[in-house]
Amino acid sequence: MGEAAAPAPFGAIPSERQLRWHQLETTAFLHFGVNTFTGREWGNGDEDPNLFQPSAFDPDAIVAPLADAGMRGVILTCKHHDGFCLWPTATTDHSIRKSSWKSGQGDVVRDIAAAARRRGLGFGVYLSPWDRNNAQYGKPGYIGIYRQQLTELLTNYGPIFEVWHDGANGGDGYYGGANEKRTIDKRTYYDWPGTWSLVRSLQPDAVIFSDMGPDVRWVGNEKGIAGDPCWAAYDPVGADGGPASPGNVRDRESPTGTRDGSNWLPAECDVSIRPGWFWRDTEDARVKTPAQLIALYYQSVGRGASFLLNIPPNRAGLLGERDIASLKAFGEYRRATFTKNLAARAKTIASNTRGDRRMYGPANLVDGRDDTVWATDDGVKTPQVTIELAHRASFNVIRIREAIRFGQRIDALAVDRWEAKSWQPVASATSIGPCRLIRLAQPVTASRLRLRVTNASASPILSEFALFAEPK
Ligand code: FUL
Repeated sequence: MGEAAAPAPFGAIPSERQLRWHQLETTAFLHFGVNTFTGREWGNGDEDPNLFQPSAFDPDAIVAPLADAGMRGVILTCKHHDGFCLWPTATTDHSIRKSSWKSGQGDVVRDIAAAARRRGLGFGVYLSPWDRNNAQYGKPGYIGIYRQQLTELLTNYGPIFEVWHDGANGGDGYYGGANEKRTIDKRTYYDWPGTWSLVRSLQPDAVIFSDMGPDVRWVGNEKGIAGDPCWAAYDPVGADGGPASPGNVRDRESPTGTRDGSNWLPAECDVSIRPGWFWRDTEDARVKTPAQLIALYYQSVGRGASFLLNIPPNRAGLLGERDIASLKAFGEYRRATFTKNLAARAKTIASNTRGDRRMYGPANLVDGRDDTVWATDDGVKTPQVTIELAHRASFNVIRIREAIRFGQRIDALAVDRWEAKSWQPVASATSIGPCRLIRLAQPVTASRLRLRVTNASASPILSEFALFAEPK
């Protein structure tokens, strides 16, 4: 007799807020500010607020193409390194309030947050810790200013799904006219635990992103590509081998994570649709193609990470035509590919089912629900399941999901097809986690498949096995 009791979680497990965040999978980044008008990537902090003059700013026109592309959240650079605030903050004069745009009455944070909500997208905030404008930067007084800015953003703009803390700290800046280099000790200056607890108290459902979490980790590159494998657990170490802090991690370990790590800290893959993070007309011809976006989707979401794609608004305060065209084709590809699961309601036979109970049976892999699982008895780590399709089908994408609330248990698996009276290998993969997408080089035709867990640290618990065919 096998176990009828619910399986025990294995290793690090996600929090409720992380579980909600995992469901988003693809989100958009908006880099927008004075740099949009100067053509710089990192403003010095001495920019005239009047530079900010988006001539035809339309938040709904920005958010609509993001929503159509399947983005489920949008994160705005409310303040980049130049310190210019896109909302009328009480903390500094270096803000939209001092721009003649909309007679100083504009509030881009309010407008993007409202447009996101109208389209059912989450809204997130990027607030650069490094502030090249503020005279207090580098001194103890700045920490209170940074926290007050966060407090305004997390109090006045409704629910926030993610708070993004950038690790970049370059040194030189305007700093209220001092025009000097200010270096800070990344380990101690910001007192990050104090800031994180402020975020928790104001927006308990928001995930906090930085190089080292505490909820979501930077993937370690700005190419949009996760490691393979990519483990959700991660025990960050400082660049010098000592304690880690935002902006100070040994980032060669960030893409893969830590197999037996004690913290659930999934990776987020941030990348721009253009060479730069901010819009520049000279880069209009270098917008990523739909094929490039699709490839990045497989290399981020398909490896269990999230895809945070930056699409920077231009000087009109709109998205560029090429950017919109790429987003549109990316969205159409996703709809055309992932709407029809060719394995839906297939007949499934497992080598083992936990306690022989139907509630843990393999039919749960193909029922279209994410809250039902196929689980095995505790000692059974390398089970297999055969999947008999109702009709012979041609596919080139396989999607497999672990029920991550029980931890990341599988180390490797393989998929075979029954052909010419024998099992023939189709694909294999290492880490699975919330989502593993296997994109085959060529379509494969089959009516019977087999999923084999070949290595696991605990009895596997999977919620989905799905097959899709990309449009030709
Ligand atoms: C980096 C910043 O320095 C870039 O300007 C950009 O905001 C990127 C997302 O993070 O660290």
